[in-house]
Amino acid sequence: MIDAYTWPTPNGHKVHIMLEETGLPYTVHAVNIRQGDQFKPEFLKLNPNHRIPAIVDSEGPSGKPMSLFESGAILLYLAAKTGKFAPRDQRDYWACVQWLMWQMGGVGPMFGQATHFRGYAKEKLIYPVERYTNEANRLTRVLDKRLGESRYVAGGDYTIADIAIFPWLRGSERRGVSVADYPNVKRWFDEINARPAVQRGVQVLQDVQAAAQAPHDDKSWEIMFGKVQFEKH
Ligand SMILES: N[C@@H](CCC(=O)N[C@@H](CS)C(=O)NCC(=O)O)C(=O)O
Repeated sequence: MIDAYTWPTPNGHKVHIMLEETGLPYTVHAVNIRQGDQFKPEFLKLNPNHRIPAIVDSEGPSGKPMSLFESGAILLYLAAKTGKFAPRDQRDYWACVQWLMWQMGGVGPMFGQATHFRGYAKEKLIYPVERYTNEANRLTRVLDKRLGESRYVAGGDYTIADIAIFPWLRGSERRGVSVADYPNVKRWFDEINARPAVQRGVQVLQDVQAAAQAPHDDKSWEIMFGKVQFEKH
């Protein structure tokens, strides 16, 4: 059994989609990052970096429980555990890891900053809005070019690299990226979006999704971007 400690954000959805795609049994535990659940001692034991997602696999390696944070590490772990969505061929496998790292080091942080400065920053600052919107579009152009050469990101097969990138292209208008402007990304996005497991994955924690996407009030803003975020925890 996998226990997923999570919230309906792009990084959370990567894990929700993977769990649905693999068919592993799992239980969801909502970590309300707008109310500060990520700073609770019990969650800090799972992730000292106080970020979702984190998982605990009750049947980890050597039959012992395994706890993991960082969505990329979780995807690699679940792929290794199930033998699904990571290529067997070594060349294809490393291409998949390469694009997964590209998502973790590029798309996640840059799209995240674009969301922040376009939507959450209290002052509208032109420089960071332009910088991160440009970066988000530059990365989407790189993806578009790649998807002009191959059906999926890592090659001919759907892998954890696609699963990692896809949630960041949902609602990408908020990041200043219009999928319709990138024909290969659009073709790939529509195909992945139509997968039944993906549809189920993005519905995880459906009951809190409206609250998770609502504008911040002062309290949730302080928790995520202000004093509370930068206290010693
Ligand atoms: N590199 C991490 C990033 C995780 C991350 O940034 N999670 C966000 C939600 S998408 C979070 O938990 N934020 C809580 C906070 O900022 O306090 C991963 O991929 O798992």
